[in-house]
Amino acid sequence: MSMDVDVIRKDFPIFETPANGKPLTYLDSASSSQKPRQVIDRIVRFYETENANVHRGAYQLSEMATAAYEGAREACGRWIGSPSRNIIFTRGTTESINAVRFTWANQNVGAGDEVLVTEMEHHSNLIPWQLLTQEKGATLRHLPIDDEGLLRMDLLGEYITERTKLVALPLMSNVLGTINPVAEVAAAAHAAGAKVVVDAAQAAPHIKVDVAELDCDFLAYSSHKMCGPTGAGVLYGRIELLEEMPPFMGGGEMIREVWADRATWNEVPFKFEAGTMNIAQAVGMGAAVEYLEALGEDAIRDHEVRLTKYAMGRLEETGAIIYGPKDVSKRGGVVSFNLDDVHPHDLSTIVDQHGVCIRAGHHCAQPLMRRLGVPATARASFYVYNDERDVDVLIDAMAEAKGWFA
Ligand code: 7TS
Repeated sequence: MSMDVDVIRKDFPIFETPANGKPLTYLDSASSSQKPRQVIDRIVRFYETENANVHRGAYQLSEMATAAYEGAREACGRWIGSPSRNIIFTRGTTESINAVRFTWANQNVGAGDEVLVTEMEHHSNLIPWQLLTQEKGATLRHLPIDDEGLLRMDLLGEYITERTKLVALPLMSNVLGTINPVAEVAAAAHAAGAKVVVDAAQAAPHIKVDVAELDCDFLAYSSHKMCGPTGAGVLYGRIELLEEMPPFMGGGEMIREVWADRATWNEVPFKFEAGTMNIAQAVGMGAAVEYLEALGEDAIRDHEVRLTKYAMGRLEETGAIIYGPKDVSKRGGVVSFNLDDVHPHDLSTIVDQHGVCIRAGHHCAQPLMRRLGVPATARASFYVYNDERDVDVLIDAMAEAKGWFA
């Protein structure tokens, strides 16, 4: 299977507008992807023809809005191999992880317990666990990575102990690109009686994610990195856990019956969706899933493997230092690098003059930057609308940066 990037690009209106007077070369999809017309139009159609609050009105328009919202839940579940009942809508990965912190983890992690994360965490899967362990008098541990950016699986037995209550890790790193052996980690965690939270913010847009294969307890992902709008995301949870967990927030719609001094809760997943949700954004996220399904998960992955390989080869020619696994089968479509003594921020500013968007900085992973021994990196990340020509534009623009700083 292959993808016709010229055809796909026509779906994305953003490419019609020049960047700094040049054709846009967008290489920052790991931060946030661009949106196809199919998703934008779906959101417009919702507001123009279906808009009402959901699960409330006994009138046809509200039923249409509810059907659109619940249809999106089906799609978001399908995307990760889950029934829709296990799918809680949130604002995104960060909120999903914090929801686990304030519900399951708040009830089940206590003094003397341990939470295990990795050395490659995005701050969104680190800070919530720092706050939790500090509050509870628990210990936060970090599974090390090796020099290639792979998890030290040989140390797993030392890091998962009978005190470990929770293991939280990314399926794919936003800096190294590393795809982690989550199922193997989950098996070890479960053998020790611990639960597993998977940060799939980078994985869900790019590689096949199946909660049954991963055998995880919770999984979080965001709409805006996978062609959907901002303000939407998913928390998947194992049904037994969702049933026993307390609500995340209190308010309208998450209740069954309310008295002056107490209340009972709505069924899962509505128990976790307090107040009026980001309805149009959820509908847009569902449309994004359908867009990606039509392209095909395997085709997306094959395309990105090919492009990542090409980018790594061309970046090597420039003398750049590339971080993360050498073997492209172990990584997704993000390539972090440093070019000589050029600061990544300078590099990003220079290539921007050529219409090229790359990210520079610590990528919300400061402990990982320390582990790599650098203050920052530049990062190019790919998606369905990129091809080899985008990499070539970046490399040509980098040549100028090299000239300037020589
Ligand atoms: N986890 C990982 C692995 C991420 O890459 C990100 C965002 C998040 C969590 C947070 O997702 P959010 O949708 O809740 O913001 N990563 C990036 C990035 O690499 N550059 O900008 C945002």
